[in-house]
Amino acid sequence: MDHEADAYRTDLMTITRFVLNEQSKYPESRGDFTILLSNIVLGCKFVCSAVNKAGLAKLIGLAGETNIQGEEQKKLDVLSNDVFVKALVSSGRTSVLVSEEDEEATFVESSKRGKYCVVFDPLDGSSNIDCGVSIGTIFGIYTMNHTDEPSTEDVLKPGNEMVAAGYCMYGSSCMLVLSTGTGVHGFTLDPSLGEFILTHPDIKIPTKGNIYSVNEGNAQNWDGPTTKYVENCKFPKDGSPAKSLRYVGSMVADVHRTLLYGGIFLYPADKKSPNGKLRVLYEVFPMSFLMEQAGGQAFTGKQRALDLVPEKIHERSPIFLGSYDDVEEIKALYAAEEKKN
Ligand code: FDP
Repeated sequence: MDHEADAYRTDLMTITRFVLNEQSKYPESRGDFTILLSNIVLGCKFVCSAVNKAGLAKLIGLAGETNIQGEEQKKLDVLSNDVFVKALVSSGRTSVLVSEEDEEATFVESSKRGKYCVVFDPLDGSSNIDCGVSIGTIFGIYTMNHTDEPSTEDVLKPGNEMVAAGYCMYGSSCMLVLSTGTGVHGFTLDPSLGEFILTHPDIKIPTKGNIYSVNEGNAQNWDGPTTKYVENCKFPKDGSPAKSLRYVGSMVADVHRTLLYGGIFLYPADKKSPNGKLRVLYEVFPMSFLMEQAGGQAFTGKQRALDLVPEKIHERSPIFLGSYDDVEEIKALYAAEEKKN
């Protein structure tokens, strides 16, 4: 009998138990983070269940469409946003929320305020919803360092000030990947228990990978370093094998694969979108935080991504993230370009 495997099956490390263990290292901690996280987990479980039955429950389609009974249907991303906002406000642990779905930040009423600010994309990769491809929720968490009225200044802070970040991927299994600044840990939802169980402790990204992930349809508008980098992936000059291209077009899925298999994910600037497409607060920062915690790097084309100081809550930035050595290569190409100018 394999006792070790048996122990693994019977001694379940749920995400709550994991975070409580982490918290016990800080005697002054009052459990606020655990409460906040359990509300995020609740949102993820809700979205997971909604995504699984989206086709059946007719949750796909455009917001504002009416169903067969003439009732207005909520699009899955609008529904997910409502659930997250309500779960986060009711946690009593948040003061400012920034969601991809809402133009303005949400300031929590004073009686329900807490010390955290959460930036999130409730359902990222929404163009993939209707065809059943993996999508996800991305979140980043800051702490308020004052007790004055909350403002957007509380979230317009560099990513290196985040205290935690993560994503939940709704794919062939539902997986939540989290970092509280002490490595990256992956939890898989056991649907029969309704619990996220630690299945991928201390994820480390390979130092170098053999996959690149980018929307090559934009290639005609790329700048010199990006064009050269992708050219090198396909036609390496040092005799190494060409890299494989994988692009789902759903950031959570593409970043998740990059984290586990290694390689690079890039959404660069191009002539049409000089700031790229992805949003700093709830796409670039959380994923960059996770990459660095896993031993990789994240670069904007100009600087370390986590050092960027956003000026607007829905600001965009180019991003290159993944295996340490792969990002090092693109950094060298940008450095060489800068020297020329
Ligand atoms: P989507 O437009 O489907 O919501 O920022 C959102 C995002 O998806 C990311 O998840 C994804 O990486 C990227 O956009 C895909 O953009 P392209 O279609 O331009 O490649």
